[in-house]
Amino acid sequence: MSDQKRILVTSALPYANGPLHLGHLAGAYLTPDLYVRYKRLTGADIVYICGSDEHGVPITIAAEKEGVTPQDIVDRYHEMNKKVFEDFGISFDYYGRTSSPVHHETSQNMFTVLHEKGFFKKKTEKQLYDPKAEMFLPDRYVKGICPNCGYEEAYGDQCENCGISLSPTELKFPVSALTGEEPVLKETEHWYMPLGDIQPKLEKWLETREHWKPNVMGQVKSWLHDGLADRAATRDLSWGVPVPLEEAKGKVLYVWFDAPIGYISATKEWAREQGKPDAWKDYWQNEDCELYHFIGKDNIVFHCIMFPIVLMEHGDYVLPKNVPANEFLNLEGRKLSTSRGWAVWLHEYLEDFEPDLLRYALGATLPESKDSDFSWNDFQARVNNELAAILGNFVYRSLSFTEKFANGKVPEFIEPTKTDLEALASIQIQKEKVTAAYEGFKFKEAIAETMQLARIGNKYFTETEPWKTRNTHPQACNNTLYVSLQLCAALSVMMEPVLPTSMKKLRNQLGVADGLSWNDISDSMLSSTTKVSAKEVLFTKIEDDQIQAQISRLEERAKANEPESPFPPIKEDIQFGDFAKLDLRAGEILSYKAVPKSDKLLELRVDLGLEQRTIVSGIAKHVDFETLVGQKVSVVANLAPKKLMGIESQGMILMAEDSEGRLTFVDTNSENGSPIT
Ligand code: B3M
Ligand code: ZN
Repeated sequence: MSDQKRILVTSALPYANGPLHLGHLAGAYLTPDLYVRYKRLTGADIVYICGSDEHGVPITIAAEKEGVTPQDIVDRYHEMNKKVFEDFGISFDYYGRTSSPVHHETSQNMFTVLHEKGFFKKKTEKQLYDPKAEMFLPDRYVKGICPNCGYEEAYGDQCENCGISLSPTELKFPVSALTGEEPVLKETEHWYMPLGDIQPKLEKWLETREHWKPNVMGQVKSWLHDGLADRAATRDLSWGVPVPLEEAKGKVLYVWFDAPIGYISATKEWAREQGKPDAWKDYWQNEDCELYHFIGKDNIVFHCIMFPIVLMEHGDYVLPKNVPANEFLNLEGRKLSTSRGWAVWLHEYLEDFEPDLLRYALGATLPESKDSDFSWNDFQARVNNELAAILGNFVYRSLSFTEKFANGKVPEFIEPTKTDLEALASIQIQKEKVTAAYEGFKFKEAIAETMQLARIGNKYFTETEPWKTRNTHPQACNNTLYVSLQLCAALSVMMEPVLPTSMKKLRNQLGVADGLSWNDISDSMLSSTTKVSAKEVLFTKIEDDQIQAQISRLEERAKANEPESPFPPIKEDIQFGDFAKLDLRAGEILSYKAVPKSDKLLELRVDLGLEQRTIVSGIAKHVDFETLVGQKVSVVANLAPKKLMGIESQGMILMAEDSEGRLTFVDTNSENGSPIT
């Protein structure tokens, strides 16, 4: 072990309400895994924690949709997500779940301690209630229009379009996600976290944070600028951690109160599994421990404001040193959307490709400081032009050449040229750059600078032309192989965080032991006479049709998930004779009167060329009265007269009805009386 500080890394706990997709991986899992793997190589005392978020409305809504219990949902997706993380090599030390007894106890204890310290404010307030479902509608049980950006599918807790956090009563035109009913207001009691009161203390603490990403600090500052509001820590729901108070029977903890505590519970479970039940305290209750939360940008407020306040007010816990949140990943230029079928599911990806390929391609386009885009064509290009053509090719050339022309042994390095020495020196240079990038949470840069070493090697191999020097100057050829193999060995450790499976294969071919450290990366990792062999090609190129298949699948899904047409289907066919019976005419509105006791109907006088008619029409809410007189219209002239509100209507004015139910005139420029045929 080294003398470095203890480090605790967490990844956002994904809701166990569905499978994981590319956006998850890019947001909160790949970067911490790169970091943790790198840190482990440096010998750091580091623990990496994650788990399933199994409470909250996302879970119960998923259960209601499928007609199963919330427990069924979380059991299914906890297992599925845990496995997919393993398959992708996301190397958690422990993957917990918030339905576990340890978690219930830990989060209840946190609530109790805060309650005893007088932290919560109890308030009676009116909240949205669905009379049909007979329940309150917290969080995602309500949908409506975002008051901030106008997005129509905003949830009661957050708008996923602009990221603003909301309370259900702030939504415009709220509807119940359960029944589609308009909710009513009903009184209820809740325990609120007085975030506003703690704001000055939080701000002081934030001032001591160094090297936070501008996108993260920017969002935090804007929250603080608006002033923090009280936020309820309890909910009227049946699924969740029961509030540990007699007077709060039937209420549960707010999912965003209990979920981050899941990091602590999972660390406790990890410690028990290690046979050192108190070891969690060495991290959570140790001032010298560095805590890092890796999350996506929609979770910033909870990890940079709410949870730190909870930890701060409790008093016994370490606060995060940094929260390196990522922005969003788009897919093929469009916003990812699971409901619209615009997503790449990780378990499906694994049916077609190796995990390392995605780790690399996604790592190279991470949304570190702004939103970024994943496209299948870029994926193919990264694999073919970088992994296969540069790294794979360099390794394969070096190994197979050594096998064929140097008896599979690392040759002696004698009288090297300047070119040889420069290539060899690039190991140290690149190592320093990669180290600095990892330490600064610049993962894209870390990956690019690691690949740069392979680029240098590949170029060096080509330039020194060992296929020629083999005959003309055998020692020069040997030197090329020696340098190339040392570069390969350095890469086999340096690239390990990104490509764990492939680098293990590479180390195997080079005869390099597993378990080497970052410190061991040097220009002399292989001694002369080490046996090497080119057993297998590390990366094969991806064909165009493989990529096309992925794009087609995505497009087909998106099509299948397109919202149904807002217009009624086309009616049954009629014969021409049926149509010919209609007498449609061009006309013009001469005057109008309101129909008493009706807010819809207008009594119109219409000029039909040959004669004038009185027509009663239900268009009052749709017309512009300033331009109504003189409006050209199309009229069904031979519709049998009918009395409406005591007035005889002699025909009908045609209107087009759009998807929102708005009516507009079917205008014609023809003279009044012209038949429409
Ligand atoms: N379950 C929210 C999300 O998936 C969430 C994170 C909890 S982290 C404590 O966006
Ligand atoms: Zn919005």
